[in-house]
Amino acid sequence: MDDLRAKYLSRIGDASDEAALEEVRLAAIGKKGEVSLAMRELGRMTAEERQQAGPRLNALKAEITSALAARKAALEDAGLEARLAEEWLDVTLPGRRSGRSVATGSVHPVSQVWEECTAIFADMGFRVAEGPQVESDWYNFDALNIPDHHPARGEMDTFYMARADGDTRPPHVLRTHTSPVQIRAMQETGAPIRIICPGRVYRADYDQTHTPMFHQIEGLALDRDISMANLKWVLEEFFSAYFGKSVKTRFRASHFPFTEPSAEVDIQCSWEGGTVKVGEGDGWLEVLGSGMVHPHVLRAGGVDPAEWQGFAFGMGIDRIAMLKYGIPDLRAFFDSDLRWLRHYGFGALSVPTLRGGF
Ligand code: 2NL
Repeated sequence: MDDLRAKYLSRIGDASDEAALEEVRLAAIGKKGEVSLAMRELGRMTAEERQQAGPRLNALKAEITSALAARKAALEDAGLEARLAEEWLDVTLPGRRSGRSVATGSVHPVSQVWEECTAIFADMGFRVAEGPQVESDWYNFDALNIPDHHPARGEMDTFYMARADGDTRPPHVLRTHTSPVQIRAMQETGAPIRIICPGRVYRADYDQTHTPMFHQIEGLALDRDISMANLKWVLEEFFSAYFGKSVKTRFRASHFPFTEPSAEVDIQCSWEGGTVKVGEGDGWLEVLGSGMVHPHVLRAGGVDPAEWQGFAFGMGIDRIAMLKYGIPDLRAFFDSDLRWLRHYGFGALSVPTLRGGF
């Protein structure tokens, strides 16, 4: 029995795959296996012999059975290890760069121009203020001295938010300009104040030159003695820095509910060959609205018009981006066409600074 034991345990240890192991199992404890045959011999033994041999054979069969199971598990583990070594995948590797181009994003011209404007006005002492894009009609209209019947309030021009059934309060709107941010800033810090408010604004308009969402920068400067002369200097300084050369401006009398007096501002340009060039020629291009802040608007901002006065202006970011970077079609700005973004976009590291020049 010791011989049987030594022989089969060693053959189990030597079996190198499941088929070999199955052969050993059949030879030892299969129906016609050596151990099974030996167990059949028990019937022909004397009672004493059987008492001796029976338990020893049972123990041997049990030992072989568990050795087979252990070897089987070891072979399975080794198989798995081999597969893992063969088929491993490094999920920490960066993705493959496919095709002709390196998949790098770019900074949208609107973002670039937004940052350029911020840098220029910051250099003149303006800080940036931001606020919500969904506004109450008070902040968007009433505070700006825009009367109830004014066409800007109509559904033709303004996106109104839905109200719950039975709620009779005036609905909120998508802000149609960033002026509400300036009202909030006046309420928060009072005068004196010098801020610009770049941001997204919304108007129900869609054609060649209008998109329902666009970008605006408004500016506000209040102090005891700020005049239109300061406004003119700030704007000329801005345009020269922005276009990188001195740009003549022309102020035309105009009307806005929130400023008095009001002026539209044109910049000098040439129109040769169907392309607009800023800062040369004798044509004019309207780019900005401005004026002295109306006393009603100062009061809405909690500022006393007897003590404080100042100017405000508003211009379109998308518009001046088109002018500077020669982008012909406004609607393509928001199509998310990768070819357009690669062509007109900016590198993530070309951060606009006054020192660097834009
Ligand atoms: C335009 C007109 C303008 C303002 C915006 C403003 C803001 C406050 C008070 C007074 Cl809080 N005015 N903003 C003033 C004049 C014109 O924008 O045609 N923009 C393209």
